[in-house]
Amino acid sequence: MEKLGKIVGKFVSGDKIQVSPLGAGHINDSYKVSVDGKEYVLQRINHSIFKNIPELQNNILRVTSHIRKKLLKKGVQDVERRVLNLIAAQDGLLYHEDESGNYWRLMDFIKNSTSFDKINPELAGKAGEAFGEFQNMLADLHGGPLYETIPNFHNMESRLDTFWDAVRQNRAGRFFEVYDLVQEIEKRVDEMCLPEKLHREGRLPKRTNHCDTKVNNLLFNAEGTEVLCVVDLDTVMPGYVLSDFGDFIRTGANTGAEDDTNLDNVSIDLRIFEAYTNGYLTTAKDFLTGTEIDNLALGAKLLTYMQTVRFLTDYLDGDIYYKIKSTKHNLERSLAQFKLLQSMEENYAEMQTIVDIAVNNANK
Ligand code: GN1
Ligand code: MG
Repeated sequence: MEKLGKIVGKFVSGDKIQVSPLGAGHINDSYKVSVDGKEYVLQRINHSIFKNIPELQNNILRVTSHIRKKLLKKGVQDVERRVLNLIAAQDGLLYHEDESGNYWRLMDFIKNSTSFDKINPELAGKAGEAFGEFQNMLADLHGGPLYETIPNFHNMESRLDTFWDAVRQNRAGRFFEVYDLVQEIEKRVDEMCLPEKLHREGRLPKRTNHCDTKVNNLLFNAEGTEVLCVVDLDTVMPGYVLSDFGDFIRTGANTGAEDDTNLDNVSIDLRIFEAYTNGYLTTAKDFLTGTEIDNLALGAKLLTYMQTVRFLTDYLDGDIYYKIKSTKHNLERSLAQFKLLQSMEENYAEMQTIVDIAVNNANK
């Protein structure tokens, strides 16, 4: 791999370049960079997962330019902290390919910000407003649908096809260890594939979605009181709003950690669920259809189920997709997600009532 300083030099020049690791994503590698005092984020884009880097970067450019224009038009203060800003390489491309075939990009660093793996109900309400507003701002994106950076990314049918293949192949010899969990996954197949069916019947639309609305993909101000900016835009592409809603609940409304080994810690926090739902509907209610609203709570279960399946697939395959910290990490993640799913199942009637009440409140 080329020296990091040299890679930074492909984008910006300066005398004093400092680079240090940043963040804890499961996919890309991120670094904080300072060039003569100006700060940036450098990322190595995971090229085995994102196959078409020019299209990926073009998506991000389209999305960020569109949002920036809207913010400027609205007269929003501090626009450079409200939307990511890609820096083109000196050759004009939005990425740099190094001698070893790694792909890199540079963005401005958003100053005085913080992110959370766990938040309180008040912030969850603001997070809901922010993701609703994000979808809302992108509703009139021109130039046609975005490129699908990972085909069938949140398509449960396709995720299950891959999963059953991993079960059959049993590449890492781990199938017997996870047999019970495989059966639990099988029991829920029909329910979890419902959105794909609704889409085929023309009843559930695709919109421009973020597709990775993890709570830590929102930047808050330094005091941790206001949302500044939505980040991690690699997967912004067409999808169902229930996915974006559900992925936030999966990560933001879990009383435990995504990979908690103490399953007693893991459950759905209904106060966060309620606050997020209220916030989201405030900014999203005008463009959502009845079917979309009716399936929001299902989205929370679905994305938790999907993540149970995806982590288990990777465990069966011998850990080839997600970065792991220990041999059983993917299994631990999968079990923790399944526990969260069970907690949502126990509280499902209540979750649906919360959505109904939030719709009424938003319409007042
Ligand atoms: C990955 O990049 P990161 O860590 O925010 C993954 C998401 C998963 C998530 C699970 C491209 O997101 O889809 O939900 O891990 N991104 C990709 O925590 O697969
Ligand atoms: Mg991320």
